[in-house]
Amino acid sequence: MTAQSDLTLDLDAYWMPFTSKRAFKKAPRFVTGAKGVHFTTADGKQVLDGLATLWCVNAGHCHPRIVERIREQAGELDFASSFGLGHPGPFAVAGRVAALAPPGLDHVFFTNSGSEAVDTALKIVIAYHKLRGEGTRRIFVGRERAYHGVNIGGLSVSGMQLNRRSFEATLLGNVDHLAHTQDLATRAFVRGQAPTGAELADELERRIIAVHDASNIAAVIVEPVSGAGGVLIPPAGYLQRLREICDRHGILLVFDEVITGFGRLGRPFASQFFGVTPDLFTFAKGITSGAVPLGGVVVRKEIYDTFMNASGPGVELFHGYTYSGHPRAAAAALGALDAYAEEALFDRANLLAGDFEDGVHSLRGLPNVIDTRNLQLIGAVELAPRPGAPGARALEAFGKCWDRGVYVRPIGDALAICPPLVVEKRHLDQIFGVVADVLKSVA
Ligand code: PXG
Ligand code: PLP
Repeated sequence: MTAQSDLTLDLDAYWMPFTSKRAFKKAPRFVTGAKGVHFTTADGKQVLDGLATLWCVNAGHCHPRIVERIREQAGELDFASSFGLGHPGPFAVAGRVAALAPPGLDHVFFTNSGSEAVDTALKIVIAYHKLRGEGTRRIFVGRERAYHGVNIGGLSVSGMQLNRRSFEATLLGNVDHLAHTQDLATRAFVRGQAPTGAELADELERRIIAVHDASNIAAVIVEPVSGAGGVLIPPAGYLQRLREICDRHGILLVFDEVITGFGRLGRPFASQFFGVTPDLFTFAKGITSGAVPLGGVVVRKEIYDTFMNASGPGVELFHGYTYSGHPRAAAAALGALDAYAEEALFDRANLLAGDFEDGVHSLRGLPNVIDTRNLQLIGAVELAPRPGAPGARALEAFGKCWDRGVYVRPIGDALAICPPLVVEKRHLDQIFGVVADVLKSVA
């Protein structure tokens, strides 16, 4: 679509996701192209993508490897179902994802999105316990401020009030939530993981297991670093502590790696960065670097084997999406995995971590800044909310950054920063320079 045709577009019919449509119509922001770490806007400006678009585009926009694979695949096999049929793409991708995953996590179920991946993981958990004769394990434990997508299961374990409040009537009842890990009174302006706060995980045993009894609890699901809830970095030892408690009580631990997967923390997955291995984990976004929708769930061999050995004859898991393992999504994933390997992109988050951390914390001391936080290539600056107008200050800052050619994402009164792994130091300087200038001008 050209910039010109945008001017004649009817903006009415499209109900946009997570967007104030009325505000958008008054001041539409249009992107018509992208390459590397930049968008091209409808009016021909370059905007630096400081959020890998929506935490996805880890290899940079229109990466030639990915584009080439998609083009080839589109002309060769447009679609073949994976219901009872096979085609090579998803088998190849599953093998490569399993090879990147921690040892023992070696079977992959494909979905089209992170939301579907989360609901799939929850269903696998419930069916697994039932197959093992532990069908009383029905309760899921999520966490405050967690984002696990928008489908009913994922929304039920999520902890974002704005996302939930219109839909409480439809959410699962068998859910409890842990406290989130942010405490600006004692842990503001921390570089990396805070040294205190691991004991927050003890709530699982002290309150949740004490109330419900472990025999009724199916799984705990957490984002290793929460993204859409405002970039919350786990305190040192917190995830280890959750793992230990789950192990003591036969509770499965699910990591939602939709944002943290594929190099965000300098390793293929966050589990490897933290040295904590979940029983299942979800992925999406970075698997194709955002180029074609694809998500999935990786499960431990023992879980997979339980389905293979303990279910009756025929289909082992009555679950799947029409487009699970779509050929073009698989092609995009193979292209992205090639790009990550050939250019050692997962290591970029290690190489850039120091500059990124310095950049994030250089914003400390600017007007209204109440926290700066970071881990590897994900970070945020949090602003004091304007009295009576939560989110307004960050929203204004976001708009001004965009006008000055830098895209960062407002989440409440935080600005999240999560650039493509292919960024360079000069791009980081531009991001933090523009954000700093803008913060000086936002009252
Ligand atoms: N889990 C996590 C941890 C996510 O970050 C999803 C699940 C759902 O993925 P899909 O592909 O269904 O969107 C996500 C997605 C934001 C924002 O406000 C973040 C996401 C999606 C939309 C907005 O930053 N993350
Ligand atoms: N609704 C109807 C009427 C369908 O036939 C199907 C799939 O066949 C779905 C919903 C689910 O769609 P998907 O498999 O793409 O999630």
